[in-house]
Amino acid sequence: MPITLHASPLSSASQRVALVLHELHIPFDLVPVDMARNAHKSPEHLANQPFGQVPFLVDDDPLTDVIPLFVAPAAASSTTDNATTTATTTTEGAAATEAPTPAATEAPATDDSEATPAPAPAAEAAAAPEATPADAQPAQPPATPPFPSSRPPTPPTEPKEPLTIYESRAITRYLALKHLYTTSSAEPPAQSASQSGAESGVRGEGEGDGEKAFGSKKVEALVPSPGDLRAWTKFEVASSVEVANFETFAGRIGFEKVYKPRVSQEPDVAAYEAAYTQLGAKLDVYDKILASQAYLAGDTPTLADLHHLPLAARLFPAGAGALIDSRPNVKRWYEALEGRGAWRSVRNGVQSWGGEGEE
Ligand SMILES: N[C@@H](CCC(=O)N[C@@H](CS)C(=O)NCC(=O)O)C(=O)O
Repeated sequence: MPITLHASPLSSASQRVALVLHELHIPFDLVPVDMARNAHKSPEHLANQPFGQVPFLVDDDPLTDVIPLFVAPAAASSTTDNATTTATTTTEGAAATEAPTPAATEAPATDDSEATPAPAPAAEAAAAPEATPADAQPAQPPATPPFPSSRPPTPPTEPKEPLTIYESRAITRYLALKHLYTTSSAEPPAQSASQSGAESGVRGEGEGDGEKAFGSKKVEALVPSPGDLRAWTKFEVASSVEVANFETFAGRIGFEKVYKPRVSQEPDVAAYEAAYTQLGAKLDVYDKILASQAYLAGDTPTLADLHHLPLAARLFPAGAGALIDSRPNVKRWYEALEGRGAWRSVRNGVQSWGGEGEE
């Protein structure tokens, strides 16, 4: 299988990645990392995850194309700079390690790479006056579709280098963007995922409208179109909210009351209580946000919501479920996420998955 996940079955960061693999219907092999024997601190593991943590993922079949995230208005050479700068920035966000560099060094010569000159580094492009389309010519509406290209990836001309990625959220972004690009329908989505809940249009053999992909299963994009900057920014805000306002406190609660008892350690009650109070204050804000929208980045679920699940689920065995249950909008949101088939597949532990047998 092209995707290998090096992970510990019950670790929250490992579950985060496995959850998204299931959501996107991507089969994978699990290589269990024996943390009890400190395998995550071995030289072999550190070569792939230098912080000595799980998980990391290896994709033996990565995209070798430079993805055209934004199609510049026709005949506007200066906007080509703008377009490729956008692509560079987002590609860096997609993979924390080995992110393709702006120069199309590993991209085979394709129609797109020929049409779109290799971009200047972002800083240079920003500094160059000619890189500002507004200065150069009257504003033009961007051509549609902004993303993704309807063109399937070009077959590589030489063997692909496997791509190794660590940091769970960087892995999920990579997976979602790769999925969005490689499975896009011939017709671009009329609206971004965040606006419309647009499916990514995954198709099986002989399927016409994307709805029959994987039998009756629909696969949601889980990220908005990166070419839709407003939607993408909402998604980035929601993603940062999870890291800044949820993970630290929920992680502490789970660490003290779920992990420590599992390894026969005494919980630090003061640390637990402090985290409980702090998380409560943050979830008050979540409750307000979720009063006017179903999910954190809008009305459809994205990675930003799903990233919460492993640590949110631990709040219940940690005796902190009331933090969710006492806030009606948070409770509705959590229950919608927790009821997803992909979560049911990984909540009791991550296993290799061939792509079958999921609700
Ligand atoms: N930010 C990292 C965190 C990974 C992480 O903390 N993994 C834990 C298990 S959930 C781990 O490996 N802990 C062992 C250690 O830090 O030594 C990610 O999201 O991948």
